[in-house]
Amino acid sequence: MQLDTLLINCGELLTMDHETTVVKGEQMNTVPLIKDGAIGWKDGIITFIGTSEQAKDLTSKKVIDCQGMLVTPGLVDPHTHLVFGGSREHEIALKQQGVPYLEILKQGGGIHSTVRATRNASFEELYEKAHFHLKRLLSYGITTLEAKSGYGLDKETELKQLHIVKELAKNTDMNIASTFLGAHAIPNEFKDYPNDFLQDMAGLFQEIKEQGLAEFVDIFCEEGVFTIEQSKTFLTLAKEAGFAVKIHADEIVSLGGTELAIELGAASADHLIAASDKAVEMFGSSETVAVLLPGTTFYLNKDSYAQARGIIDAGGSVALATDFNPGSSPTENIQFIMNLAMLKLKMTCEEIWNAVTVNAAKAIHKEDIAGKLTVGRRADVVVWNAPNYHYVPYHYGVNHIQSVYLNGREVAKGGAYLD
Ligand code: IZC
Ligand code: ZN
Repeated sequence: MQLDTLLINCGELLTMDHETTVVKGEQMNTVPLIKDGAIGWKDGIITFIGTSEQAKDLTSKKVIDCQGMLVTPGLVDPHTHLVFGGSREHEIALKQQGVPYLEILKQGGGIHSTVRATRNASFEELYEKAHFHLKRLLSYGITTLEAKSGYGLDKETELKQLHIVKELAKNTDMNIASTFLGAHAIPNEFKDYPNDFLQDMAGLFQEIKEQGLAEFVDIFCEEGVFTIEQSKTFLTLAKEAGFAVKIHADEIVSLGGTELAIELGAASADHLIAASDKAVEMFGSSETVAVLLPGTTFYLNKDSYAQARGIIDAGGSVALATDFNPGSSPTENIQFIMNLAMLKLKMTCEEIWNAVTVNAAKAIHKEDIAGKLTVGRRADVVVWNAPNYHYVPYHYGVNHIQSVYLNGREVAKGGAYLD
């Protein structure tokens, strides 16, 4: 059988082909790899993985000599707010004066500012903008991601956002998991009636389910936003409606959202900067993935980062994400997040690679199709302009992408998207 593409002389071929679908605790410190590896595919499906020596007799339309470069699965970004109108650079001065994130929100800025822009934008405008950001995420090596709604905060606009994600999933080869985040903030018109607002949002569950618009429901459990009690009620209804759940937990104030996520058996608990020591320990005996977003701590200019070490040492599983959004983490650069994880979360390079592949896939229920390279899976493959896997978390601030293959097709080269 003749292959379409064969990559040879991959200095390190990170297959990430662990025996388990998620890696926890000490297991996070191992990365399955083949030295001097080769990988080939036909019709977008991987048909060969082995050493360059074993690939000697294969024939392929295209043979690419990777000259010792690192090759990995396409990365998985399990937390993005992909679809939104406008941007928030007008809040820079407030930020620099030290006005806290939650205070800007309270004054009607922050998420509310993005809600106004999103409500005012047409479907086409939002689609084009999201598509632009999607291509940029891809140019950094991400081939699978999660996308949240949450900038509508009314029925019509929330559905508009979810329909855009569905269209993007249909029109591109990227694997996209969709999350309904109608409970992202209390809109001004419901300022004194948060429970009524949540009831309205829960009123959308059935339609979202029937139309296949989202697999997950998420809530921003935070001081001045939604309480533990409200989060529990809302997510319990979501589970009853057949959704898997996630929580924006303990991002700024320690409310106990992390414990709640674990108690509810959430797919993931995200942020965890202010998670309690008890919550950190609980990950050891939980299936809930801790999705850490160090770009947010960095961009909110905070000193303390989530306790990645504590969670891993307790036996938990950690994933990393960009949290791409216009307020607290305006970046598509997952590679910078990997640098931050090395520096600020004190994660080992092995833990970091597991966190952006297998564990990230698990956090968005894509573990059967993303995060590892095996024969029979889709060829979502990244060639890195790097000699080994330690190099990417080490050399910061640039895009190390040599090539991104999506479904077997080269879609980014030299760090740029190929139109
Ligand atoms: O737009 O500020 N934390 N939601 C919760 C965000 C950050 C996104 C934003
Ligand atoms: Zn978020």
